[in-house]
Amino acid sequence: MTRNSNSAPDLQNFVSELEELGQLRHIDGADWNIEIGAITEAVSDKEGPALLFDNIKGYPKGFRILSNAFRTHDRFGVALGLGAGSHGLDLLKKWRAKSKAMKPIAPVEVADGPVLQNRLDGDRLDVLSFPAPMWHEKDGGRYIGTGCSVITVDPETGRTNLGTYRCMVQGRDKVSIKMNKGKHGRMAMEKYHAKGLPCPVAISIGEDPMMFLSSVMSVPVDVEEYHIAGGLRGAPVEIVRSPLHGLPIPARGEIVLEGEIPLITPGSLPQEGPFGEWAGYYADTTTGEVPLMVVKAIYYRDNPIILGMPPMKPPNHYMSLPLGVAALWDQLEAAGVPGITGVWSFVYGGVVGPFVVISIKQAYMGHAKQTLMAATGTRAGAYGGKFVVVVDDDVDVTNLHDVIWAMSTRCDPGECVDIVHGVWTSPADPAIPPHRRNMGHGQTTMRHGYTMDRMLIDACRPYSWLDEFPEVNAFPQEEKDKVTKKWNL
Ligand SMILES: Cc1cc2nc3c(=O)[nH]c(=O)nc-3n(C[C@H](O)[C@H](O)[C@H](O)COP(=O)(O)O)c2cc1C
Ligand SMILES: [Mn+2]
Repeated sequence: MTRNSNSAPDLQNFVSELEELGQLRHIDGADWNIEIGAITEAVSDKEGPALLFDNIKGYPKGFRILSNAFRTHDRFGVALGLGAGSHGLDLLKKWRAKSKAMKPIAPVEVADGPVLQNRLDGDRLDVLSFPAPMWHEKDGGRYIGTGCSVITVDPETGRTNLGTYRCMVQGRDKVSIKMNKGKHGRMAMEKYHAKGLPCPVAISIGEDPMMFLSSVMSVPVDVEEYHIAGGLRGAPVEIVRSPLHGLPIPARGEIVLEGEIPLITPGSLPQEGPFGEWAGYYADTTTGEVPLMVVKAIYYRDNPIILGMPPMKPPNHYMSLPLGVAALWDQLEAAGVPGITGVWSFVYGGVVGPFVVISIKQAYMGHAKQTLMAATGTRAGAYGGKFVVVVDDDVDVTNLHDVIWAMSTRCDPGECVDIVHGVWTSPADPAIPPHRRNMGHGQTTMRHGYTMDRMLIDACRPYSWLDEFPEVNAFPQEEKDKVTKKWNL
């Protein structure tokens, strides 16, 4: 353990842990304008270290940005509280076990915290006092919020929600918050607005990794993410009340913006995006959909760190593990699919994404097809899906070469492939054609929603002649280990 025993977990402690692991590189003097984004991507390409930018051009020393924090399994393992050293499916299984065993722990309110060390308001308020990066060349603006956590309280239930929604600087005291429809933060906002009231909101920009991860996780609306963060840590998150609206903000947070989302009137919403997104494209330029926050005060601790999580073109990912597959795996089991030995995906954001691979120990005729259909129908597998591949349990789902070998050798396309039309999906799919994005004739709401077809690929050995299928000609690992040892290979 590298944490001081008297200090609770926070982003600065996480940075110290990365440093001690030898997984942190300091970069001095880079420019917030594209350069930090380019450096982040170039280092991510090589699965290099986490990056801590300081002395950022035009900004005082100490106003820092951390990027590539969760790019490798070792660092993500540390963030998940599982330690370094577990990789691939092993890390995913440990994470599933940990989240299943987790018991939520409510946050504790404390009187004061480092986040209140400094305050900007009135004439001194400017969100660009912090080095919000222009992450990609063609982004529509500077994004202060990527690894952020948007804090709202439901006016009816009093429950606090944390959600990670990208936040673009729209002016000295204005930030847009891209809470998509149906997201819990947006639902809270809509309830305030329905009462004719502005929605109080706080944005945490830089927080303990567990708080960030909880705010990314898809948990039901009646579950509070602060409780999940506490449960995963095994200790409550310390919160302080925000001075203006009494919102629960992280006492050990880095930077918190506090303010309100005023009532939405026609023409009052800004242009948001484009933004280089996780699918590898500039996506989602929207005008009139993304709520605008008026920032009234900014709190920050001394030498604050922005947690930067810019999406990048795959195979770069801001999280080394496709966390969404943990939910898909749970939902497949809940749907009664037996014998699942692995679930993985390759092009992903917070959601599972369009290329999912599942391995099973085949037990009966139709088992593989059942797996494919269940995966397409579950909540976690449906949204944003496209290709679903099922393979036998001797195939490593985390290894694309192995998956493609199985598809190439065990599959007769006419027999193994089914296409299902018109399944629920996310607007983030770049392949949705323009005419299916436009408003329909007579349509008064902004959009009705989006669908995408599915390709279900059964790349298992055909069950009907399993016994006759040729044997694989690779040596068992134990045999290879034996000769490696004997011959010092
Ligand atoms: C780095 C990152 C950025 C994200 N950006 C957005 C976003 O801009 N809008 C959005 O609706 N969801 C975004 N998400 C996904 C949400 O954080 C996720 O759906 C979360 O569960 C939402 O919380 P909620 O269920 O309480 O609404 C992002 C996830 C990550 C990891
Ligand atoms: Mn929520």
